[in-house]
Amino acid sequence: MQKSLQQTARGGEKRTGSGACPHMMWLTLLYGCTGGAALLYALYRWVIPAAVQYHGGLALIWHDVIVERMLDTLTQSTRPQRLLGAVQKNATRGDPCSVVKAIDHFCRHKEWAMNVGDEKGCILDSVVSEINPATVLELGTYCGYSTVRIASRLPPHAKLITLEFNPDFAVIARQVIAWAGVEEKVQLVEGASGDWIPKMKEQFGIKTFDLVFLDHWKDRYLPDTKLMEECGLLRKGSVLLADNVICPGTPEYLEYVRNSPRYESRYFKSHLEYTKVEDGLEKSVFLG
Ligand code: 72W
Ligand code: MG
Repeated sequence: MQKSLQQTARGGEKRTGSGACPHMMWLTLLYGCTGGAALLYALYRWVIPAAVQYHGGLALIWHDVIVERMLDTLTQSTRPQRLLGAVQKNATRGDPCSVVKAIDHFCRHKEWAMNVGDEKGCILDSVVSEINPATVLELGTYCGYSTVRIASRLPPHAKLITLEFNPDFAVIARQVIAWAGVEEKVQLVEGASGDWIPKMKEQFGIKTFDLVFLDHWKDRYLPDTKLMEECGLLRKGSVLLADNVICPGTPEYLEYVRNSPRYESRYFKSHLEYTKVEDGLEKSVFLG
């Protein structure tokens, strides 16, 4: 009896204790939630992106799986659509340089995406300027970032054919290319490279390509290179420029161009787009 009375008394005390200052309780809850949200945001916006900068595999999981899926669900849009939105908002129509800048800013500060990027992009630019090609083939358009970079450095009357087999990406790329004002020089062809390469001569009146930029699925680099050779699309002096030879990597292709007597090959060391992970471009001159 004594015990139960004590218990009731204590219980009553507790109730009075919290009831005396309800504001305190809500404030504590509010601070807790705000602090938690701020911590999660800092992790999402700065800590994790900074940590995965140095690791290709972690970068892949973070940017390409977790963040992309989360933003797709939250915004009911796709990454290429958001990238196009950034171009339309921040780039000047008809100014390819501003389009490239807007995409790089978006990918560095908002959402990573697999464009060749600003660092490797400078190497790409200098190869294009050095070759001064009349005919260029790009494998894997994605959102049209490298397409714009290449097209804006082509001499008058030069032609760039870019292949993309994902119709959703092709829709975006066409708008990015048009926004940059380089659509006159670019022919975006929808379909798989393996289907189009054998038809290049008859369908597009191509004799040979002066430059081929490979940036599609990494395991397609080697079979498509052999296909271009078979189809007579390479002449003595044609240049193959391959992205991502280190990360994600194209070991069979590298082995082939570096050891084949038909190529003179050189590696340009750089970094995976928008990160500090090593990657680079391989420039291979076809010797005939
Ligand atoms: C495809 C990649 C693919 C897409 C683009 C990079 C026509 C990275 C990477 C990368 C299109 C084709 C794909 C064929 N179009 N496409 C095609 N095969 O090309 C990944 C990283 C970095 N025919 O996977 O629709 N590129 C490109 C990602 C590195 O538009 O290029 O620069 C990391 C995450 C690290 F953590 C594939 C032949 C069937
Ligand atoms: Mg690439």
